[in-house]
Amino acid sequence: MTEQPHLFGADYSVYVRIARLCLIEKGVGYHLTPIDVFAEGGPPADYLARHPFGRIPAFEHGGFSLYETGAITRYIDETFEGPKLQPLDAEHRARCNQFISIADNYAYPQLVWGVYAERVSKPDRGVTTDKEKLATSLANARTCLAAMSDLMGDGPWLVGEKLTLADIYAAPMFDYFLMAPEGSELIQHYAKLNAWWLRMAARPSMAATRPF
Ligand SMILES: N[C@@H](CCC(=O)N[C@@H](CS)C(=O)NCC(=O)O)C(=O)O
Repeated sequence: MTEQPHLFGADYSVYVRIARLCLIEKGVGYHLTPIDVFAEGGPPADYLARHPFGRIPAFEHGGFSLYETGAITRYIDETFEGPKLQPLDAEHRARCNQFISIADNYAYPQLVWGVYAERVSKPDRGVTTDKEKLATSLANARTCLAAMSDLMGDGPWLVGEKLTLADIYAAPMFDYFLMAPEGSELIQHYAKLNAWWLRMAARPSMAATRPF
């Protein structure tokens, strides 16, 4: 039996959750070592040896160390038994990678930092919302949802008939975004995406990793 991998990070983190969802959906047991990047003074100094950019997650498996969630999740998918989370044919694989890139570059900054952080997290902490940033992020979030909805086919998942890394990437970002009333209102305009979200949110892996 292969050695269980180690993941380093916090349960509130979107990217740590992506890696955990990937492990759970593959059926891989893992150890999670808590690292709080937002702790006063930052993460423990020795964590920078694992991740020189001071982000979470970091990963280790049998002496092989890795950081960057895209590399970690693809490694997990390709190393362990279990359902394949990346399509095998070139078109679907490219579409899956396109969704991942959209999640990294547009959804994460706009849906999570622009909408969730400004609309939900800041007020909860008694911090004033940057209204201009929120308005811009909501407009960008609309572009994001429209693009994702346009790219979806007619299958149940973002890329066709099977759950892929595309779904695993997008879901934790949507979970935060939909906590904002404007987010849960906006998704109603995209029927396919809304149905996808309800399907995704019902998976046991999502319940097992929900941070709130
Ligand atoms: N490109 C990194 C992004 C990871 C990332 O941004 N993680 C967030 C938590 S969700 C983080 O560590 N933030 C700390 C910071 O921004 O200082 C990856 O794919 O792993």
